[in-house]
Amino acid sequence: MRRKHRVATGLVGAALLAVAAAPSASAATGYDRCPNFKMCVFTGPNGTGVMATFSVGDANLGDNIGPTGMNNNIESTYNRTGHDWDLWDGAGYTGEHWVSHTHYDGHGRNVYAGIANRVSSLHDY
Ligand SMILES: [Ca+2]
Ligand SMILES: [Ca+2]
Repeated sequence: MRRKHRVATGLVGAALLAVAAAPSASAATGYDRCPNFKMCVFTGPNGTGVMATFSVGDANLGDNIGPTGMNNNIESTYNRTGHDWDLWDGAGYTGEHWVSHTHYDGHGRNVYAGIANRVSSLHDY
């Protein structure tokens, strides 16, 4: 009897978790996940894969300051900040770079092919 009660409680807990997780899981996909006023970067092309968002630049995507897991791992961006950003191959805004323009037309862009999966710093200006 006691054991049965425990199982029922566990099921209720799982159901609540599922309900709480549903809105974020189903609300948006691809570039549509990017909140307004943010610089969003994606590990896959066309806004796919893991997304990280930035309000200000990040001089080193490989450290633990700011979002992690994006160093040499960015294939597309959606810039909703209202100003342009530079994406650099090297940490500390060095090496080859690519400009992510603000996209007023409401679309993200794949990064320039030569810098895909190479970006190590983001300059916000
Ligand atoms: Ca960082
Ligand atoms: Ca790099």
